[in-house]
Amino acid sequence: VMNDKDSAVEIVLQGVVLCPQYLFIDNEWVGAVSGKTFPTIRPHDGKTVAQIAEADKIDVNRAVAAARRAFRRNSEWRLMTPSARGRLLHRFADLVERDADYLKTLETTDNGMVHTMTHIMVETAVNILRYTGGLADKIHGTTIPSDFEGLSYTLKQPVGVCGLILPWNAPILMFVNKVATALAAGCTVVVKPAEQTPLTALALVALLAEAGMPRGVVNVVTGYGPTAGAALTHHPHVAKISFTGSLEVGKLVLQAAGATNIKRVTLELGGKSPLVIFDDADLNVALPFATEGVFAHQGQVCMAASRLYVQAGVYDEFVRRAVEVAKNRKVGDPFLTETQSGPQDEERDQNRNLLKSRPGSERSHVATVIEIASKTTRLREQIFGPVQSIMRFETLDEVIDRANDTNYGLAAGVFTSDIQTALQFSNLVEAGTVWVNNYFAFGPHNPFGGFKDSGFGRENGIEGILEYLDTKTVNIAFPQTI
Ligand code: TXE
Repeated sequence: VMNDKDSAVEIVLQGVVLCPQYLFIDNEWVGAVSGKTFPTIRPHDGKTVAQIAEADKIDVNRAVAAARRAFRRNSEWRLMTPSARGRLLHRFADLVERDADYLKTLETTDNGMVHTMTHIMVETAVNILRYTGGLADKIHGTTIPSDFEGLSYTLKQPVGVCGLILPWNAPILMFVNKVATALAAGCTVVVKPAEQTPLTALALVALLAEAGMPRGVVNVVTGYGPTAGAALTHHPHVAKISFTGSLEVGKLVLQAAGATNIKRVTLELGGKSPLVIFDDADLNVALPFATEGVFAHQGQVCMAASRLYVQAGVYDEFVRRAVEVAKNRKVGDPFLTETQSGPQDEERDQNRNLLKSRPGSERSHVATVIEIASKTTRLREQIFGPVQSIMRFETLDEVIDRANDTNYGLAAGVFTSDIQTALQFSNLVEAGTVWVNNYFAFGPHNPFGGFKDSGFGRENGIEGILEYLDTKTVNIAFPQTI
């Protein structure tokens, strides 16, 4: 699907040529005003795949203006019924299914995600589109009995133009998740993909146009965070930002929102999620979940089980088996079906020195198990790599305190055969999602988001769409004729 041509790479999608050196604004491919481009590389071998348009403030302004026009009253988009918006998302889902192989290949190329995992990503993306498409015409306000002599009711109305800022670790899923929810709510959007992984966003927006999306509803501006990203977060006509990325940049997003037009903000800022294995757990079940929980996608998963607490009675056996699993993990070319861990995508990761490269494949890192002896060690930093930290604990009380001893609160897991232990842990752990006797179970119906520094706001489920809606109260006086 890719062919080198005068150093620019064209991406051919079902006969349509996508030129990644363009932005997508108002349903048209346009160059950055400055004419600047930047390379996107293939993490597996470090080769440049394509030159990408580098948007700056002026391009973001054009994109926001297009999204704003698309949101004007009586525009084609505003006149579309909620069920028609739902049908658009279903058509989009059909096209993602049609081009699944192409999208998976693009994801492995740009991100390094192992090809077998891209299958789960595309399948989940389609499920999200079908769920969200179905939700588009089922969101409504309420009628309210009140002391006021009249009719009191609420309307749920789209907040307006939304800026969607994406991370590099799950590009297809993040694009689909945020875009579908915003569109189901009736908003228009400007998407800023991560600079490391812009390709699938460009492919997906082309499919949205093919599905019949009116002009300007979804615009994609590729570029860097401090320029294109910051221009979005500071833009006075952007009503809401949905951001997934680092804690550090999440704080900047909040500051920009407060310093400008009080944007609505939702933030998903990763985690340092605890997974707790009690003596009474079935180790044959717990072990694969615990290892996949931290080694899947090379640990580059927001909800990775990066702190593993194992109860004293099974600790030694668990560590022995975990080391075996890590040693046998197949690391290498992400396109090969036997590969379990591909290359790390993110070059700027401060924690890279913790990881050992596999000879001959310097971007793929060996799965690593660390035993941590000290009870007081507080693990703070998100490593975002294949590092499993295992700690011993004695009691439920103790492990709840230790699990909560972090500024993050995205997810947690517990393996036990005792329902009381599972319930107590689930009630008391500070996390937005808790998994009992599994890890990573994830679906479009489940609200997903963080406690504490992992952010706020929820994606998916009914709660997800409410983040893109404002509530309006209407009070109509009854005529005083009776
Ligand atoms: O994140 P950034 P990076 C964590 C993970 C990783 C670390 C750094 O630990 O190692 O963050 O990753 C855009 N205004 N997570 O540097 O910089 C940027 O262009 C507006 C966890 O990739 O936060 C990109 O589109 N936008 C996380 C997006 O923000 C800005 C997933 C995320 O990039 C900006 C990713 C600015 N000033 C990283 N600066 C998760 N939730 O799991 C950057 N961006």
